Amino acid sequence: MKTGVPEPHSHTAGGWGSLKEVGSALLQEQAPLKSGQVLLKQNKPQGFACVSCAWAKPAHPRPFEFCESGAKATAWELTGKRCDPAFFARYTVRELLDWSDFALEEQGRLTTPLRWDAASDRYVPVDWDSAFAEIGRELRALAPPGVVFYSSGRASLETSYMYQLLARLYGNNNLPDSSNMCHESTSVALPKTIGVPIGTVTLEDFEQTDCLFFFGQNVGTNSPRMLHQLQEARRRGVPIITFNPLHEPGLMHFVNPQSPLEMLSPGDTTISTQYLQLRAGGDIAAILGLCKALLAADDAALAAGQPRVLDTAFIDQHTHGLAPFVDAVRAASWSGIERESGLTRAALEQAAATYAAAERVIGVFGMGLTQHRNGVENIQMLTNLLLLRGNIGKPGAGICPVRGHSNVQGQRTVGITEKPELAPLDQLQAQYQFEPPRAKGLNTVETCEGVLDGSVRAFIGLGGNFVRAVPDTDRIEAAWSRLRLTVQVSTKLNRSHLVHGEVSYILPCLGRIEIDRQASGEQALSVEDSTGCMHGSRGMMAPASALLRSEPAIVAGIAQATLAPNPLVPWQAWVDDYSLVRDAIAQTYPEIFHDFNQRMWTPGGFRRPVAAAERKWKTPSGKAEFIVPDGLLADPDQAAPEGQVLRLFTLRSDGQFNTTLYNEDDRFRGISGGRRVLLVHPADLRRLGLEAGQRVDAVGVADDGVARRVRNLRLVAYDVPAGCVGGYYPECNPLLPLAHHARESKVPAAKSIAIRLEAATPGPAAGG
Ligand SMILES: Nc1nc2c(c(=O)[nH]1)N[C@H]1C(S)=C(S)[C@@H](COP(=O)(O)OP(=O)(O)OC[C@H]3O[C@@H](n4cnc5c(=O)[nH]c(N)nc54)[C@H](O)[C@@H]3O)O[C@H]1N2
Ligand SMILES: Nc1nc2c(c(=O)[nH]1)N[C@H]1C(S)=C(S)[C@@H](COP(=O)(O)OP(=O)(O)OC[C@H]3O[C@@H](n4cnc5c(=O)[nH]c(N)nc54)[C@H](O)[C@@H]3O)O[C@H]1N2
Ligand SMILES: [Mo]
Repeated sequence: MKTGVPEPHSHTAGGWGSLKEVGSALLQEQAPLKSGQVLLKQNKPQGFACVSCAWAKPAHPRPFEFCESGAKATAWELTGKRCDPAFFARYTVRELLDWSDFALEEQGRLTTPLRWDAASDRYVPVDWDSAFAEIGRELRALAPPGVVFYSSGRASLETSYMYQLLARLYGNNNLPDSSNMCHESTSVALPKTIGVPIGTVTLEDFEQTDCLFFFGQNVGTNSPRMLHQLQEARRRGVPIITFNPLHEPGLMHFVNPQSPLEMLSPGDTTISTQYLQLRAGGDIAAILGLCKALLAADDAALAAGQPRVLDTAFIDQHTHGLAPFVDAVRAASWSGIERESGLTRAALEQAAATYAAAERVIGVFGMGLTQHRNGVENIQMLTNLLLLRGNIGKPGAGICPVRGHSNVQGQRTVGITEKPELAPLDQLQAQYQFEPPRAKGLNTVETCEGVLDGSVRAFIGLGGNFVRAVPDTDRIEAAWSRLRLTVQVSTKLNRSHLVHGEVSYILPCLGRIEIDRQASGEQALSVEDSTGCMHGSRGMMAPASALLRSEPAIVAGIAQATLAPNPLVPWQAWVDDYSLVRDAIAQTYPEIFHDFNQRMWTPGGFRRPVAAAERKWKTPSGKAEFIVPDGLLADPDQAAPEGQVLRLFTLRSDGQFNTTLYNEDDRFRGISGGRRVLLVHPADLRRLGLEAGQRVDAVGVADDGVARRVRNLRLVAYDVPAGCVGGYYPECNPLLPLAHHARESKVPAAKSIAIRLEAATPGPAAGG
């Protein structure tokens, strides 16, 4: 590494460090001894689906089919610690508002339903029946357009189906999802280009691929089980080309902690064969550069009478819109491409040559593409690149969005969506004999707008930590207490419980790893992974408290207390036996879920049909579409970083799962001493007259009359591209303007926030 920047203290993901971390995570949580054994059932046929990420679960799993992140998530859920009524008797809500996110969740699992008591400013225990009764009364008194049913992407297919039905029977499509902050850009981009909202590849494609292009996804931390596929590909000599503003250790090297031989030998696997450290937001320019180099090579081949570089047979038969796209690529200048991407022409030409030499290429991506003003265009550019050589719908090739939450993709599949055109409303109408609402519902950004302008009156949260995860967190928190009703279905205490409405409930639920016993016996649940495969999941551990209810039971409880009875919607029978919910899902979505109960234990999962994977294009033209980008800029409304203005991209560390912090260190990136830091290039520090170690405030520069400031951040000199600054999510979320979101999908543009640095003003300690 250049410029005297500190080296991250480990360049290797996995390895002994991982094993040690798994052990200490279980210890830190004082998890019951059996949790160690339960890990052996993680992501196995007949076992349980990991509660961490959504990566595919193989039909022939390894002895340990879990990773460090997954083991930490398991330990987090199975913790021996309890956040019980005695805890809530000790502290007022006002007092708890000063606690850190880490300290709140560190209290352990919630054990009993709680209602906020205004007189004492405390959460007090309440019985389930009276909780449901009051929530039902409140919901019946409110007008449906003002009530929001949010879900975080963890809840099962069964729960999610019941939840969307609850919202629609109640009278709205207000079903925002964590996906609105995540891969919604994918769900908007891909239908227009290839006619499906999800990725096209499976694990078998990874076995057959001969090249991987990797954009803005931090595999070592966020989907580490995928490292096995990458390592196997590397063993076969498959090149991996990575585009990322940071040299992420997990994308550099990997030691397999499950391979004793490898642990003992110094030879670890190099993951990325070419690493392009592009500027945050430089992806459109970079991919355009790749396409430009490909076109040049194709021109040369044509002139020399050699085989074409473009897959013209595929393009002719399967695509539409090549000509205007080629014009746009030819019109783009190399100087513009170099400036916006931060990469050299030579580096891009080298990557393009690798691409052209491969017959089967997979394009992998994550939040580095989706969380931008041009989030949708970014993904369409990657699709353009793949289409040029027919890399969609053949073995070993395709597009691979790596989803976040373990069932976030599945929630969309069973109807959690604010977009009425994406829900099978006619089918629901016929199946349940009611008039489903047809008006568009609120997504996450629109929910926040409604909270700010007072039109949203009630918020039901099926998991998640909404007020911490959204943009403009300071503004949203300030407006949140004006809500009439807030209900959070949760496993652990978080800030979204403390910033509450006039009537507020915390409803504690079973986690997926816990045994769920109902009238007909022990129940199973199911989830969809990133590759469109559905898996059954069985709880294995005793529940954290006898008072917990399952998520399906809580959704049914709210529904029964709120809605007029409908004999066609048998809430109680569904809770008694979840296989009946699966029958209902199969009836609503026969193409995907026929024989659901029989197929859910298929090793490796059963896959939903993905038309594009068979080169069937469900687009208006019946072909895959090339889409012309709107220019090279990361943000059409915001100049490139210049002068005092820096471009902040927000990050996750290996010590967190979203707003859940397992610890404060970023072990892989070698950053310790707290998360209130900014990673800045040494040249920018010098240029701005600042020094590493110094404290500053980060200040938003959006020109909308709102003051945005995060105080007292410690500067760390780091190998980031000049002009770009790394900072942590959720600590930096007050800097992210609500209106700064992907243009078509409304995913908050958390990877390009314009900020300035100012002298520190008193605020939270830099470590805290
Ligand atoms: N352990 C753990 N696992 C998780 C999560 C977690 O918090 N912890 N969260 C889960 C969830 S909900 C999700 S959505 C996923 C998120 O997983 P990812 O998709 O990996 O998301 P991030 O960690 O936000 O950032 C991804 C990478 O994008 C890079 N990047 C930033 N800006 C740009 C850019 O402009 N261009 C490019 N090419 N790269 C850029 C960053 O350096 C980083 O390496 O992980 C899931 N899994
Ligand atoms: N600046 C910035 N902001 C971001 C992002 C970013 O990269 N940068 N990433 C965005 C992304 S990709 C996402 S997905 C969102 C995440 O937003 P959310 O999904 O809303 O947040 P989480 O932090 O995953 O939610 C954690 C809480 O979920 C609850 N929980 C855990 N397990 C269960 C369970 O089994 N059932 C129930 N009912 N509750 C449970 C616990 O109480 C825990 O406190 O944040 C987004 N916000
Ligand atoms: Mo996510």
